Amino acid sequence: MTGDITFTMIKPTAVAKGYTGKIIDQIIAGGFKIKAMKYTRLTKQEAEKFYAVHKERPFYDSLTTFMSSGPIFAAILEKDNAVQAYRDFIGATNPADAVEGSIRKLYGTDLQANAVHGSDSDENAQIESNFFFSERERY
Ligand code: FUP
Repeated sequence: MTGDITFTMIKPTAVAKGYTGKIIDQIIAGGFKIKAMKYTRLTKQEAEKFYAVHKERPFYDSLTTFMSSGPIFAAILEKDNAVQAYRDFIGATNPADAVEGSIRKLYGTDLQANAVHGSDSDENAQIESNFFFSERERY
C-alpha cells in the first residue's frame, strides 16, 4: 500500500568497508521489514537514470560515478509511514550533521558516501522500487 514502503540502497563505500551486516541489523531493529533485497551493481548509465531528478545539479556526474563504482545492496522496506520514518531513522544527508547513533552518522564517510539512500516521497519510493524489483521478488 502506498505510504507503507520505502526504497533504500547501501552505498558502495559502506559495502566496501564491511558495514552491510551492521546496517541491515540496525534497519531490522528499527522496525523496518525487508520486503525485497538484492546485491547488485549499477552501470554509470543506470545510475544516471536512477538519479535523473538531480540531472541539473553540480554533483550529478560525481554522484553517478560514485554510485556505479562498486556493488550495492538495494532493498524495499515496509513500515507505517515508511518514507518519513526511514529518513528520520537514517539521519541527515550529511553524516556530519546526522543524529548520534544513526546509520549515516555511524557508517557515512562524507556527503556523497553517506552510507545509505532513502526515498524522498511515496511516489519516488514506488519508482525506485520498480527500478530494481519485479513483483515476484517482493515478499
Ligand atoms: P537525501 O534525500 O538525504 O539522500 O539527499 P539529497 O536528495 O539532497 O541528495 C541526493 C544524493 O546526492 C545524496 F546521496 C547525497 C548526494 N549529494 C552530493 O553528493 N553532493 C551534494 O552537494 C548534495 C547531495
